[in-house]
Order: sequence, then C-alpha cells, then structure tokens
Amino acid sequence: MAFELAPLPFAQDALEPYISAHTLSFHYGKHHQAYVTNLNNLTKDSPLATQSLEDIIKGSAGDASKAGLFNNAGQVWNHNFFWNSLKKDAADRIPGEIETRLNADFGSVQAFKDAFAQAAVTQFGSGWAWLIVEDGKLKVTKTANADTPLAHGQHALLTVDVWEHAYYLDYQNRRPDFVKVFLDHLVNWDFAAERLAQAG
Ligand code: MN3
Repeated sequence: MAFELAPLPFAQDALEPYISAHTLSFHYGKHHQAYVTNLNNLTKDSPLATQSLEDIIKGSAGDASKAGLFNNAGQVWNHNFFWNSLKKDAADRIPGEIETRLNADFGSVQAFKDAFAQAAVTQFGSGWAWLIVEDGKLKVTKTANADTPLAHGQHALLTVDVWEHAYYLDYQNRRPDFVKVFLDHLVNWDFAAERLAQAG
C-alpha cells in the first residue's frame, strides 16, 4: 500500500494574504508531494511499505544508513503537521487549557511567542520551530532539515516550517516577517489543544 499525499485541511487560497495560493501550489503540490513520491520509491516492495509513517520515522532516526528514508518520512509527517497547525485569523483564540499552560510554563502568552519566534528565526538553514510537550511541560524547540520531535520522544503541539520554500515567494528573505504573521494570524490553537489532550 503506497503512502498518499494527505489532503490539505483548507482550500489552497484559504490563507491569503498571509500565505498565497501560489506558495501553497508549490509547497504542498510540489515539495510535499515529492517527499511522498520519494518515500514510496524508497519503501516499494519492502515490509516498510505497510508500516506507519510514525514507525518508519522512529525506526530510521539516528541511523545514517537510513537517512534518505528518515528525511522523506520525516518531511511527509512534518508537512502534514504544519498544514494542521494553520488556520486563518484564529491565532487570537487560545483555548483556556492551552492559555493556562502557556502562562504556567512560559510566564505569559507573549513570552511564548517571543521564544517561538526566536527559535524559528535562529534555526540556521532549513528546519522547523515547534511547541512541544516534554516531561509534562510545554517547551519551544527547533529542528534542522527533516528532523522532528517524534524522533526525540517529544509530543508536538504546533509547528512552523522555516525552509525557504515555505516563505520565499511571499516574503523573499524576510523569515522574521513570515514567523510574525504565523504567530499573529495563522496559529490553529484548536489543533494544539487537541494534541495537548492526546499527550501522555
Ligand atoms: Mn516545507
């Protein structure tokens, strides 16, 4: 059974003007699709083809001989997670349980935003910034390339993609502007709350 490109949870123009349909046509239609295609080529005719994405990621993490498998599986999972982290004009609606945890673990919602922006902007080269739960605490982290909290025993709540392909068509080199728009206009806190409820 082949891996499939998961449908976007919104229309390609649903995030305009913050993320253009043009950007999504490449980011989802070309980049995300390419990771799915590569993963299918790497797992074809192998027992891996019937494993879950999560099991492939955990089973290949840290194994240099499986870097291609990890990178493509990780990027499929990370992009699925990123699309779910986005919802237009919902960023100021933080469910109470998340707001309480942000205040407890960061000091304030603004302190969380500052920490998240700092992680996203300082990730050198391609990668991701995350809000995660680890040891019962909300934390901000960043990962390079295809790396993912799933490979580190961490439970992700939100992510922003800071590969250049995520923002270059709309923001050119201005990654800080893209990250600010994500935090001010695009965070899907309902998804983060669902994920928090699933945290062990
Ligand atoms: Mn991307």
